[in-house]
Amino acid sequence: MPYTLFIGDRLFSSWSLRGWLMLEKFSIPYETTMVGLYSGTMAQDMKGMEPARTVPAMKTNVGHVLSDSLSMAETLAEENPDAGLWPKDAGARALARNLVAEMHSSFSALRGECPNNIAFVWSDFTVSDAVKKDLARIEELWALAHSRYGKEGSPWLFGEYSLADVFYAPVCCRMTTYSLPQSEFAKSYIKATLTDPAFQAWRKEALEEVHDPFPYDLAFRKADWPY
Ligand SMILES: N[C@@H](CCC(=O)N[C@@H](CS)C(=O)NCC(=O)O)C(=O)O
Repeated sequence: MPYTLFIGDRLFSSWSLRGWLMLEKFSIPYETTMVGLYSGTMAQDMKGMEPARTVPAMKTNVGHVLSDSLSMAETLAEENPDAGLWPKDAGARALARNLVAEMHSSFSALRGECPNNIAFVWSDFTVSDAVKKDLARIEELWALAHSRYGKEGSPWLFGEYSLADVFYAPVCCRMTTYSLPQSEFAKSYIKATLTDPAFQAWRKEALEEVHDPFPYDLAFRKADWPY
């Protein structure tokens, strides 16, 4: 029996995107249950999934519940050792774990000031110094990973696609949605992430969601999503 994945509204739930990518991108069989994150049915939809109270959450084939993206990632890597979730090389794996952990615990300005929304772009968003600081650190981490472990011809941080790319995919979304400053490397990494067929499939389904009123409707100029 495959894993059961619980996710929220695809347009907005950045953590759900991470949970979904860590199964989808590594060809691990799963079934999806949608949770009404914005419609208010979340608690009811997640009945029996204690201790989970946020999405993503996952149930394994023997009924173990993982209630956080990081615990899901570690469990999936442990139970699917040949799927390639972490880089094979020990040094690369250590750095990838650092990138994932830092994403999971940090960047509160970027997360707080730029709520995830993959419907369209805000073209004249005002970027605060705190967000610029988060971006500088993210770019530093990406450059370090790519310079040490990236592979010629591959856009991914550690050569092969890994959990590090999973955890930074929603950052690529935010940097696009809010037209945030991007280095040349960031531009090509973001393009690879957002034109990847898995992300495109996620966004296609997201665009079918109806939200009225639309959350996070800000007073900036709207532009089309570029990819
Ligand atoms: N630390 C959690 C964060 C998950 C999270 O905050 N998910 C949001 C949706 S993107 C959520 O479920 N929010 C509902 C709530 O906090 O009640 C993880 O890594 O999975």
